[in-house]
Amino acid sequence: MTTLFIADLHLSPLRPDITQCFLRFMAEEAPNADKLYVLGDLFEFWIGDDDDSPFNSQIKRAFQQLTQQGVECFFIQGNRDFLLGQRFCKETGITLLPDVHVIDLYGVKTVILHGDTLCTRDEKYQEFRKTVHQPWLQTLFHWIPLFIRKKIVANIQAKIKRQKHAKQMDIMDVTPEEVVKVLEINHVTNMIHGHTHRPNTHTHHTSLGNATRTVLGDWYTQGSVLVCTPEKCELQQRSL
Ligand code: LP5
Ligand code: MN
Repeated sequence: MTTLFIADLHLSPLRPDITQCFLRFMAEEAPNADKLYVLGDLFEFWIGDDDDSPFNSQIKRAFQQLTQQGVECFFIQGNRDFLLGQRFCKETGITLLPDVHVIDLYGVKTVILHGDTLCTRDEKYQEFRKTVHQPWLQTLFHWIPLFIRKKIVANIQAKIKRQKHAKQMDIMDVTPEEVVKVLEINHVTNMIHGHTHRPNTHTHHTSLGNATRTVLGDWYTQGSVLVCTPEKCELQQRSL
């Protein structure tokens, strides 16, 4: 019995090494698991489910093949693929989960999320997030032709990249008080998230007792997988 968690792959045609590592993982490793959870930022940027590029179709096929083999796949949107929606899920057989979700991980109630919402000291990002999550803006964006959407995203990305470099590193990590709040609201003592690209396991003190927070790694220089069995959870790496 195995449950796998991955996040922050940032898949794009510009990084065929990451794509190959992911496709290998999907074809050789994931079929042996019972469940696969993708906790956001699977893609470098997802501009809408109507983008049927050959690259996207290849990734969708990998999920289709996995779900057809009986592996349950779940997806939580990240800050880069918050526009991934029901059409993608229907085409691949995966289940879209809400931003914050509680699962039963072999008897341990566990809250799973992308992790960006935990970084409350990054006020500029939180403001930006609120803006791009407005349903009316997302609907409007979907009406724009794909090639213009791509240009808009490239422009905003370039602007944001300059801003991000000037940010302090610590405000881009989670706010410990926010972590405790989310654990307590959900009545759990186990949390799994990605986003910060700082793979590690942390302990937090909550009113429910000591809690464990596991941070998934990104896939920039290696594949990064959290492998959970009824006995234990282990952060593992795969070569690109
Ligand atoms: O992912 P990572 O780690 O690199 O950085 C994130 C935060 N950055 C982002 C930006 C996305 O990566 C790219 C977004 C492209 C935008 C396309 C929008 C299309 C419109 C859709 C409309 C429905 O998420 C980064 C965090 C970091 O994580 C750590 O937590 O710091 O946040 C930023 O850098 C954001 C800036 O601080 C704020 C930028 C404001 C720019 C205003 C642009 C206006 C956009 C209006 C949309 C129409
Ligand atoms: Mn992210």
